[in-house]
Amino acid sequence: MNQQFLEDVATGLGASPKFLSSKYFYDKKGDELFMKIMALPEYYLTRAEMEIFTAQTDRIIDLLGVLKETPFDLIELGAGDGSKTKKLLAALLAQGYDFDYIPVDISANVLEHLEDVLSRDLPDLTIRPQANDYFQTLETLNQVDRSKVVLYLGSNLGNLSDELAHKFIYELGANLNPGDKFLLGVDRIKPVEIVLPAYNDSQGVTAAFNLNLLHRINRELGANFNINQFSHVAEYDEGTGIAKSFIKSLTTQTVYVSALDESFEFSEGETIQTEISRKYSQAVIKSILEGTDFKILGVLKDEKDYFADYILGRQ
Ligand code: AVI
Repeated sequence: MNQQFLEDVATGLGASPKFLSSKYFYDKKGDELFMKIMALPEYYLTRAEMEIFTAQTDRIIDLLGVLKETPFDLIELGAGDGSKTKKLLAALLAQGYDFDYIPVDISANVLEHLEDVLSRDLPDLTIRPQANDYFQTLETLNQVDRSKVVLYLGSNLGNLSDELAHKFIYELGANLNPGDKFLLGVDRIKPVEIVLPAYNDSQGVTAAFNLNLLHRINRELGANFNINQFSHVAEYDEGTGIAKSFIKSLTTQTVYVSALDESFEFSEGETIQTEISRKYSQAVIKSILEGTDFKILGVLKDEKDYFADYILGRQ
């Protein structure tokens, strides 16, 4: 049993208002549903970032300032399916750069799949997957004196509060050396008509992704959530740029979690907040970077101005 999961469920369901961390979305079923989300017509994020990686690959390489005669590590945090990164990897290989690709993900499953795909499609690539915590991996890598480029794509940063995002980037800086680079992909603030459908798609895949968290609690912690008595709710505030997801109780009900030997009461309409998906302006990014070791070297955007990839330099 995952002790941390148990404790977090006890804390989150016992709180008022109730909350659960979006990091628990990603079990095997959750990984599959997220892959489906990325292919949805409404989920513009992946396509927009893919456009940047396809149309502006040489500009990315240029801004990263990597040199053909200096070997480096290309470290991707939260590797995913690697489809965007593949564009960059292929260009770096074709242009004769000397680098190792180190995808880091907590899910060994995801990494195995990625390694299969990349060793088939890019046989010349040296790939060293790490199924580990991001910062533990960076600490180990930093013991070897080698230049580094860190990728954190897909607006994964947006699932953190601004305070945690700042802490994350600060800590990243502490694990890198002057001259290292950080490529950060973030979703941009835009109208509600575009953002909201991305988090409440017409096929109900995002709803299934959100509600899978209750299935997971049932499976792993022996709870008796009746999933039909809950629904998915998404909201987005264009003013702040923050999208939130909730699970709403459709009735007054009690749920028992056997691993905790505890019951939790829900009133009709009560919600559990399960995710924030922050969208960014340049001003928000600047304020998050303030006091960290990074400075902005360049920003790449897609044609519609939906998404931005920041190239940051460790000073
Ligand atoms: C992983 N992360 C950046 C996604 C997002 O857009 O916040 C997760 C997601 N949640 C609902 N749809 C996709």
